Amino acid sequence: MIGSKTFTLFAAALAALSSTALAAPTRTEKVARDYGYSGVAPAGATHSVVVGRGGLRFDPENVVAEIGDIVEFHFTARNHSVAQSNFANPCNPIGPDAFFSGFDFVTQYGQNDNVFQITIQDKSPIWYYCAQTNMNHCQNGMAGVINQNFDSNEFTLAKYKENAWNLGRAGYVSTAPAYVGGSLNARVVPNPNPLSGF
Ligand SMILES: *[C@@H]1O[C@H](CO)[C@@H](O)[C@H](O)[C@H]1NC(C)=O
Ligand SMILES: [Cu+2]
Repeated sequence: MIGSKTFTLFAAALAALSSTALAAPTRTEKVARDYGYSGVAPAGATHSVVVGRGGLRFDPENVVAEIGDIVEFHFTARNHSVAQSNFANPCNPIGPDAFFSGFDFVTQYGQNDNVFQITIQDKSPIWYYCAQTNMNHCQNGMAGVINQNFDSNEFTLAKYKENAWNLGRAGYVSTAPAYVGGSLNARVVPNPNPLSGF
């Protein structure tokens, strides 16, 4: 017969095992694993996105940010931009208030002296793209999202890129917003975090 003390020890060991090795990943961990986003940080945090690292790409291209956080775009080589769109119309400005960095970040080496910042005001998804028409950056996958709805299989960044690619195949040339600045308190500022994101 198994003594009650032995049983208690066994149960404790089992509990310890299940709370460590066998614990299911949290939602945050799953999203981080599957999407490689920048991480959930305290409100007021700054999330750096490197523009053009690894080609026609934003890195990371999938960010989860809280209200009050800043998303800060650092520009590496070539001639890129950041422009706000919506899911339904990839490679197009969301409207006259679309945030837009402009094209004044051309960089040969390292990163530009200025960054482009926006401040998150609510938790709805924010879609953006590079409006460079020379080589159709958006149609070729240069797009990103902040606060994608991870419960949806439809409104994903992969789907946005697929729609953008199809536009390119149909000969569509993307458009840029008319004005630099725009919604979410968008602004160009001297780079306050030269090492962030690198
Ligand atoms: C950067 O790209 C924009 C948009 O295509 C263009 O108007 C601008 O002249 C380019 N700048 C340089 C320095 O090539
Ligand atoms: Cu670009």
